[in-house]
Amino acid sequence: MGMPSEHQIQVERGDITRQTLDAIVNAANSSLLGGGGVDGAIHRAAGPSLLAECREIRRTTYPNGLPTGEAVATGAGDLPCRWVIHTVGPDRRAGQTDPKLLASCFDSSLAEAVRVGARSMAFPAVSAGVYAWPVEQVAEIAVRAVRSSPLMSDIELVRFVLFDEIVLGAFQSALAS
Ligand code: AR6
Repeated sequence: MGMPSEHQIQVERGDITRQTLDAIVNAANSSLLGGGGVDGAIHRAAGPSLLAECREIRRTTYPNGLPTGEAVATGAGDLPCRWVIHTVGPDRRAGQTDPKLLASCFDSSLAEAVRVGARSMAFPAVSAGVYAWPVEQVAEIAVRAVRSSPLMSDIELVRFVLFDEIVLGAFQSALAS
C-alpha cells in the first residue's frame, strides 16, 4: 500500500460532464438541490433523476444538508459515468478559510468512491468558483490530498478536469512540484 504513482493522477482541460470514468465529483452546496457552476452543468446533463436522488438523500440521511467537507454518492442519470459524488467545499465568502475543510472534500470523495466500488474518478476544482478560493491553493490542497491518500491503493485513476486555462495551469504546476 505505497504512495500513489504519478500515472494514477492526471490533469486535463474540459467539461467534467463528458467524462466516462466510473465517477465524477460535483462541487455542490449543502442543500444538494443544485445550483450554478459545475453543479448546474452536472444536473442539466444528468437529467431529473439526479435531483430526485438528492432529494431522497436529504429526506433519509441528511435532513439538515450535507456538511461542508463531506461527500455522498448517487447514480448518474443520463451522464456517461456510473456515479456522481457530491461534495461541499468551504465557502470563502462565508469565512470558511480552513484548508483542512477543503482537503476533507477530496478525502471524503475518495472514500465514497471506494465505498461504492468506483476505480476511476474525475474531480473539478472544488471551491475555486463561486466559493472564491484562490485556484493555486485549491490545486495545491487537491493534489496533496490525493497524493497522500491511503485510499489510492484502491483507485486506478484520478483525473482533475478543469474548465479553463488558468485553473488547468495551477493544477499542472501543483502536479509538477
Ligand atoms: N466541468 C468542469 N469544471 C467546471 C464546469 C464543468 N462543466 N463548470 C464549471 N467548472 P463552482 P464552487 C469549474 O462555482 O466554487 C454552485 O452554485 C469552474 O470554472 O462550480 O465549489 C454550487 O451549487 C471552477 O473552476 O463551485 C454551490 O452553491 C470550478 O468548476 C457553489 O456553486 C468550481 O466552481 C459551489 O462553488
